Amino acid sequence: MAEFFSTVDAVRYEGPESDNDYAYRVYDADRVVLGKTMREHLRIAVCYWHSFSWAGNDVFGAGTFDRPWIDGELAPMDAAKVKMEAAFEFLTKLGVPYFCFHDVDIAPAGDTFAESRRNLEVMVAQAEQHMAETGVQLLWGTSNCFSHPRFAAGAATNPDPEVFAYAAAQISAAMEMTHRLGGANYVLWGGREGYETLLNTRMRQEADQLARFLHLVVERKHELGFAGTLLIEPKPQEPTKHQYDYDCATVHGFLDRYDLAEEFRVNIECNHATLAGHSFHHEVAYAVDNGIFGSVDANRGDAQNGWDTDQFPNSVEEVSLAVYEILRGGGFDTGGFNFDTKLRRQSMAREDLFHGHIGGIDTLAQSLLVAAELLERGTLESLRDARYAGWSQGLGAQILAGEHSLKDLEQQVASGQLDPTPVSGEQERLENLVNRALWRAIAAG
Ligand code: XLS
Ligand code: NI
Ligand code: NI
Repeated sequence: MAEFFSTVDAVRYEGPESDNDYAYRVYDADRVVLGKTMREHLRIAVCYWHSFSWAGNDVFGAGTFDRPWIDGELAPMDAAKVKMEAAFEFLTKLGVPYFCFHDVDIAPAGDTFAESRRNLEVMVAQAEQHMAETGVQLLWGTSNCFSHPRFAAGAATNPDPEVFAYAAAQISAAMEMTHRLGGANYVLWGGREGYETLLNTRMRQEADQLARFLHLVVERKHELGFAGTLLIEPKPQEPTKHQYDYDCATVHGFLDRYDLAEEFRVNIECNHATLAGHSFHHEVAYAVDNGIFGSVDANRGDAQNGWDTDQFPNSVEEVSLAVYEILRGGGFDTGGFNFDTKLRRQSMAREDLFHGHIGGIDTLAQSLLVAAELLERGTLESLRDARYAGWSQGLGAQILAGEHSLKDLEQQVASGQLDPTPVSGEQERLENLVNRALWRAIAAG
């Protein structure tokens, strides 16, 4: 096929002084930072759905993007093939190592499940070829169990067990295809697993169903011999009024309650974190500290909007603190940064897809440099160590070891033996230290 993105050549690192819009200023894939290349640290993926399957439509208007495989002129399977060629052309020109997809992004739905599955198999074979030719790999696969009307009341949490079974069929097939393509992870975002109104909803019943479903997913993983990680993607609301996988802590509690915590980790999306009233930094730190950190859907929200705008990340300040926590936890294992990002509806030129990703990738690379600086200098860790020093010896260590009862502590305080002095939390000083690391990393380039 003729090139689709014919005005753009391969995007390369040209350094901070470059005035080429189609070049990286910071992301230098082979540059070594803290013992690993930027490519290995960031493990960047492009998402198929927003970048290639979405036409730019919103609830008020039609698609605006130039994506000829969506306009219905081509037969569905031909359109899927043309779309895949354009996708791999983009991935190769951008020079990223991974992509991510839903079943319906790469293969059109048929009239029956069997036909949909056949379509998927054909397109997976095509993907295998493209991957072999380009070296691009699969960060994760997933299944869309939220767009079709049958899933209006949820998939695993649907009041109708037949819908549960249909979702099981879809996910069984999508896991098999992800495994076939050597995917590093399999993601479950609970699209409509939540409720619109409690007037018709049994929350506990739906939670039990979801847990049963996830146990089936685990069984299927082992049956397939899939070595990747199972990931759950938290989100607090949208499309349902209340989503069950609200945030990392909610998902963690759910996994613990249903004996699933060994088998799942989280895929944290920045914009979902902020919708839940948390910072991205908070969600990553929670997951790292609790051993459930898996992967990231890189994007950002809009501070004035209360929905999931999925914009390209462009704040080094926001991203570097999260990257710091990721590095502190040892970095990505099977996960990576997937650009779950949407262009604005007016960004209708083919080149806009490059501008969005190039800016986002440089933002991640710059954030990596800031985070590495903070970690190497031990700026935050040494101050945190000092702040909690009381817990590693004497009274603190004894309390944690269970050596004091409440009554016992009451007596020590009552006798005047213990008399704590308030100390400064030094927030402003810490904010200055972080800013200095930001400015230094930016100046060093
Ligand atoms: C939607 C989610 C979705 C998942 C994959 O809000 O972010 O894109 O990442 O189903
Ligand atoms: Ni996402
Ligand atoms: Ni989102």
